[in-house]
Amino acid sequence: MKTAVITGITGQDGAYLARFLLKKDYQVYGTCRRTSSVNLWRLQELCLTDHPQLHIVDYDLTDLSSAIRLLETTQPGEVYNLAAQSFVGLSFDQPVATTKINCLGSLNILEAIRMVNPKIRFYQASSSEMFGKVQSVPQNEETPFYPRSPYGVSKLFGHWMTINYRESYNMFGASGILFNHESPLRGREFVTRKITDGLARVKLGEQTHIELGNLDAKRDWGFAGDYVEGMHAMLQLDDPDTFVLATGRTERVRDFVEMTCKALDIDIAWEGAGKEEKGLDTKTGATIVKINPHFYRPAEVDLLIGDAEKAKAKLGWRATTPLEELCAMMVESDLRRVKNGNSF
Ligand code: NDP
Ligand code: GDR
Repeated sequence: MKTAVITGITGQDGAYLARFLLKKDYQVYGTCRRTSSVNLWRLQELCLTDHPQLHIVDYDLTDLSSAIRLLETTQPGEVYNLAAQSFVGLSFDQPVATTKINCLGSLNILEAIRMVNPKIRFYQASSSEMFGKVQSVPQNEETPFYPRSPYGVSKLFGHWMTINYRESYNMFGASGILFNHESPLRGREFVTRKITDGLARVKLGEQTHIELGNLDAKRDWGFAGDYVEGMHAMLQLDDPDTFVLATGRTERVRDFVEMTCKALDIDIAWEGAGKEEKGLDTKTGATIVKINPHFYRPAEVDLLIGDAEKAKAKLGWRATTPLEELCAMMVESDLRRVKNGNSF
């Protein structure tokens, strides 16, 4: 039986990856940080908490001895390093904490693999945020990096460390440069979920409006359930490599707002410009989207669109969920949660 460690199993990708690996009959050890009450809502939504092959283990990713102990006790064949301070906006307010968590987190586990068992296959969750101020369109594995946030810089560290351990110690370190991927399990601080959750509440009369920042940032949004399959495929290759996973389609934040309104049967019209812009419900005349400068970032990533041809050719992977379908899936689950009084 195969054994995998997933750091960050309580996050969006951790939950979907756990489900995928359990279906493949893996033993899965998922790490979480010790808190007074560990938040397992995503694993609960996927009905995984009582799975006999899923084990939740305490882990401090800033502590090398914790990483060594983790590998010695679980003896995995594969390690997926997903744990991170993953919110770009917060990384501007907490650059030191973000650096400590994301950089030391990846380095400690790589170093522990080198010491305990260099044959363990390692996946590093790298990000399209590393492209930042994009140097060419679309972005692929050859595109130069230009990160625009402390988060983006910290992810570049993990990416290059993975390549460095691959080249220095002949270790199996794969780096997946993943573009934005969303789902009903997305945290509510991220813009897609903020929109589907907030507008579901507007639709049901629980709140009057939502507040957003830059409506014109463009992102390549896919479904997280598709992307975890790509992570797994990277660790099944004969040789470690770097892959972009993306849909190849880009849309603005405002397009996602419009798509969500359509799924909720709301007609939205935009009025005004810049930070004075508003989104109005044309049936009621009410303002349902306002701009709040607080949600603008000190430096923005204006446009991301990925080219996943290499993943298609070498992994047989491609994104299969259209954005409209993803948006409808998120809206449906948020309507259900709001009606049931759940606030994940
Ligand atoms: P989430 O924010 O949903 O999950 C992050 C996970 O990291 C959670 O399990 C969280 O634990 C854990 N974590 C955060 N801080 C710490 C800490 N100090 N110590 C230990 N654990 C911590 O992220 P996603 O699932 O969306 O993303 C997974 C990975 O992929 C991340 O590394 C992210 O940066 C990267 N990525 C994500 C993309 C996306 O679009 N989703 C795209 C590209 C890369 P807790 O539940 O306790 O907070
Ligand atoms: P991102 O995702 O920064 O791309 O990082 P996020 O959803 O936070 O932002 C996407 C874009 O929307 C704009 N935006 C807003 N963003 C948020 N969060 N809240 C708002 O109110 C708002 N208004 C406009 C942002 O400025 C930005 O341009 C995600 C994370 O999952 C990272 O961990 C991952 O590495 C990258 O995707 C790829």
